[in-house]
Amino acid sequence: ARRKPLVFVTRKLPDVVETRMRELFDTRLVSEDRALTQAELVDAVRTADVLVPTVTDRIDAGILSQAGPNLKLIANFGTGVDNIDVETATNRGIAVTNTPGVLTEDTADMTMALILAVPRRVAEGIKVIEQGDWHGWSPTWMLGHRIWGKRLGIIGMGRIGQAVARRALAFGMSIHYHNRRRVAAEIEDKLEATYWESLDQMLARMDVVSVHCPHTPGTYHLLSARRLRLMKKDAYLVNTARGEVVDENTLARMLEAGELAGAGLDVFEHEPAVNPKLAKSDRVVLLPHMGSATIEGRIDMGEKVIINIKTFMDGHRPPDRVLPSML
Ligand code: 8YV
Repeated sequence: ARRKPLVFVTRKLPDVVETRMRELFDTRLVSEDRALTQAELVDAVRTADVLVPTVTDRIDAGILSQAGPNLKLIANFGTGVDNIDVETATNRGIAVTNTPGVLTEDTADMTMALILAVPRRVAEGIKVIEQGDWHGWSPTWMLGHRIWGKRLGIIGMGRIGQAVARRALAFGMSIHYHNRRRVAAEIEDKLEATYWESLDQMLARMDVVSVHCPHTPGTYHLLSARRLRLMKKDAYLVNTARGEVVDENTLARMLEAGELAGAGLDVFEHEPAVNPKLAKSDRVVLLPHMGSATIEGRIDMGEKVIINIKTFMDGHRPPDRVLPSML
């Protein structure tokens, strides 16, 4: 009989996922919930047939150059693959897969939570109660801004962008988007979405801007200082995609200076570090990368990883193969 593939999982996954993996593969699991050290990661790629990394593992050219001859698949536990040098892996004959689709709705929900929480000052309200600062209702106190009737600009109209558009439409926002390619007319019609070929022009007219594109070399600081300054002074920025897409330092300075109304951020440029200017701002709602953090989502992600490994090991094309040309 063929030997079972040696699968190295870098982080603790939900028990049901780990159990299933153990049944199917010669699975090496970690006992402590922390990111692997560089040395541990090198050890893993030297011996494993399959590596299952997460967002906290940088699988760069340096690590890949130390991969053993058995390493044939990197089955990322996550949709974003910016933690992996896909081109180098592919050139070395190592396939890469991800987990798209199963975290779309959860991430869109969290995005909506931020789109609601920031203009309606939810975090400030919570703080008032917690600190015992509520001394009575007033008609002019704690006023936020309505999102109904406002313009939402979505950057990146993929699965998550569209799921956010569906929700925001139901909340009475008008949907605008910028994407490398215009989406199909049926989708635009259903979402009542307006396409902006020019990101610059869209940014200047939106009340809320939400980021849903992947982080690639092409989208690094897509929201550069110049572009952030195109936004209206009373606009809000939401990011549940990747911190690197936004020039975080400029964003923090603009919020401090009142050049932007607020921001809802689930992702940061240097996670888990949070820019101190952002951390102390009361114009923001900040979350620790929780967009896809549901128990159901994590189990679904695990199942996707398992299907990708199984299909690949059976000699077929895994359903979620990522190629450099797709980035
Ligand atoms: C996870 C994510 O938190 O899938 C992604 O791209 O950002 C999240 O689902 C994490 O990346 C899993 O590795």
